Amino acid sequence: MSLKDLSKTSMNKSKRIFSGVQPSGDLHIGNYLGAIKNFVSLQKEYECFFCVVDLHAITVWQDPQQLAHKTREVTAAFIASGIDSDKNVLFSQSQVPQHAQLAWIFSCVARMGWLNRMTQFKDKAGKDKENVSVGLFSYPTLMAADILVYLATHVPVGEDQKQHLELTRDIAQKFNNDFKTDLFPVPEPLIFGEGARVMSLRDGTKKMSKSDSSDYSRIMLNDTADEIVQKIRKAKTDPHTLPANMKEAYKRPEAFNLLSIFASFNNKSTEDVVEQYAGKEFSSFKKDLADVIVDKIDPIGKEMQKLIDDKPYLDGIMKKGKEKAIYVADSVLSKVYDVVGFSKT
Ligand code: AQP
Repeated sequence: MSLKDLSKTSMNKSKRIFSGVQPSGDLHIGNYLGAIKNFVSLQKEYECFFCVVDLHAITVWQDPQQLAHKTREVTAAFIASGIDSDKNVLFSQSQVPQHAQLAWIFSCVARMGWLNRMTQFKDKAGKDKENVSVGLFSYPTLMAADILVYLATHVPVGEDQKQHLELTRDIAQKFNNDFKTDLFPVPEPLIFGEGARVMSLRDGTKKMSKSDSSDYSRIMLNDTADEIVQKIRKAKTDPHTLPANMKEAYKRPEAFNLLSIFASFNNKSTEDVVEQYAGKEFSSFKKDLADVIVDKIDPIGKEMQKLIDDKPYLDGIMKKGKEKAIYVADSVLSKVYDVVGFSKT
């Protein structure tokens, strides 16, 4: 997609997607199945802005020596997974200042009561509410700006992000009402079935996460084939054979999680996989599961490494993406400034 193509669509309400991934650690199969794999199919139908959201990442401490490297790693993961860097806009959030500028305006539109209801803040802050960053609390207003600064109409979201997208919709509507404009679309969620919530390999009730202290809780995109096999072998299960039906599967979180992961990698429904393995031993199922993960993830990990080693190539892609993103974001922000009444002198 060239700048010329973008200029045609930047202000119309065509089907446009924004989504982001934080460079807050090594990407895992939860990020892949819940987000990146879906991005690959969405690029056929939508104009897509895929962003490495480093401003979001610093809501919790990030090592400055590592952050730029992690940002490049996420970009490499997008491309290695099959996202076309010519057709889509791939860039890093901090390099497009319009996100932060619009976020400030939105923090004056959003209400304290709305943000107080965000369950992810409560989960992440835990008992330490007084000591977490202000950014962690206001994170959803930045997310709203990420989406709306491109007038995105659709947002692929995992279960965990549904509430934040609701808030984005509320902000778009309140802005439009307050300023008597129809500038912002009210973006629709795109929710995917299998893989929408991949759980920890150590605890089937906890989300698989980059920041979990145990490496054995997740499979990373840069794990070797041997590491993947080891992690699946050690994944927590229960003492029974595999569930006989879905009703039983729902009651056994670790078994359900592994069956869902298998389903997602094979583009099947969990129900079909439960039926396929009903009453079988975990040992043989785990072997099949490790095989399919290695088959899909190992080539991605190797391609990521090749891209990371080719710094000029990867940096060139990010630079091109940044220029395209700024081109659109700047035209939208300029309209917002007019609507809000900011003086341009
Ligand atoms: N376990 C998961 N299952 C399904 N989808 C997931 N996503 C993350 N974890 C899972 C989806 O991946 C996208 C990018 O996530 P993110 O990097 O923005 O942040 P996150 O959701 O906070 O991911 P982590 O791994 O849990 O990071 P930390 O530990 O840093 O907070 C999103 O679309 C998300 O839904």
